[in-house]
Amino acid sequence: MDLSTTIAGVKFPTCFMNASGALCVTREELFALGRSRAGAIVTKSMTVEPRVGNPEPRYYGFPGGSINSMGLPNLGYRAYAELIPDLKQFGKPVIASIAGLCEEDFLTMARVINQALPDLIEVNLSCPNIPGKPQIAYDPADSERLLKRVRPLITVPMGVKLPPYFDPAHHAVMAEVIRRSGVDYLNLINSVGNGLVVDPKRETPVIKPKGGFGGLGGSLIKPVALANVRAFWKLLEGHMPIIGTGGVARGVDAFEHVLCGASAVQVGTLLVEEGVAVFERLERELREELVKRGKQSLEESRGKLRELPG
Ligand code: YRO
Repeated sequence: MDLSTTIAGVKFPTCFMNASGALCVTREELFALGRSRAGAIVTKSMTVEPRVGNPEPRYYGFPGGSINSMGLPNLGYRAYAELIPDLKQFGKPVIASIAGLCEEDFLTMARVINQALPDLIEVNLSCPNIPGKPQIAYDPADSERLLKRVRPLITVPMGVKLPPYFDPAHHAVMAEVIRRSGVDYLNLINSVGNGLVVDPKRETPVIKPKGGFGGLGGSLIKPVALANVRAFWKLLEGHMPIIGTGGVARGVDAFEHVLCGASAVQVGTLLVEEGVAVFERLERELREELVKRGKQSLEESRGKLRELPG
C-alpha cells in the first residue's frame, strides 16, 4: 500500500511528517528526522535572531494532549539556511518554516532561505503582531499584505500555517485571503491557542510562561483540526493542497484527516511523546485502515467525507 503523496508538485515518500516545533530545532533533531520514516523534514519556525525561548517547564504532555509555550526557541535563520543543503541529502522534502517578529523579518528570511532551496517554505502566521493586537492570522488584512509581500521573493512553493478558526465567517474571509495571495498549500492547524492546564495537587499551572497559558495539541484538538481542514477544503473547492495537523495519534486519525481533505498529516504531540519511531507505527496503522476498507490509495479517499443519509 503506497502512502506517498504530492503537495504543490513536491513528492513525499509517505504522508506522515513532523509538525513544526516537534523535535526539529537542532541539527541532531533534524538529522534524526532525516534518518527516520518521516516523509519530510520540517524545521522549527525560525526567526531572524537565534532564540533560547521561554523558561521551563514550557511543554507538558498529559493524557489526551499537550500544552506548550515554547517561545520560538530556534537557531536563527542563518543557521537553518546553512543546514538545508545537508538536510536535502536524506532524499525527502525539506520544509522551512519562517516566523517573523515583524513583517520585515519575514521578507529578510524569505529571501535568504529561498536561496538555500528548501522544497517548500511555510509561513507561520501565528506570530505576534503589534503588542495588544491578536496574532497576524487573526487579522485578515495584515495576513494578506504579508503573504503578498513574501510571495514574489520566493521561487519554491509557499505554504501557510494557520491557527484554528471557530466561526464560518472567519473561514470564509481567510479562504478569500488565501485565494488572492499566491498560496500553494495550507497547513491546518497550529495549536489551539491559550488554553490553561491546572495541576490541582500543586494548585499551579503545569507550564511556567504566560501564567500557564499555552497552545493545546494532541488528541483533544482533533475535532478542531478536522473542522478546519474540512472548511478550507470546501471553500477552496478541493483545489488547495492541505496538510492536516492536529490529533494524529493513530492511523485512523490520519484517515479522518484525509477524508476531510488532507493530502498529508503532521504529528506534533505524539512525536514528542514517542520519538521518531512513531512514524513506522502510524504507517502500519494507516495501511491496516486502508486495507480493512478495501482502499487502493489515499487519493481515493481524499475529501470524500460522506454526508449522513436521511
Ligand atoms: O511557542 C512556540 O514556539 C510555538 N508553539 C506553538 O504551538 N505554535 C507556534 O506557532 C509557536 C511559535 C509561535 C509563537 C506561538 C511563539 C508566536
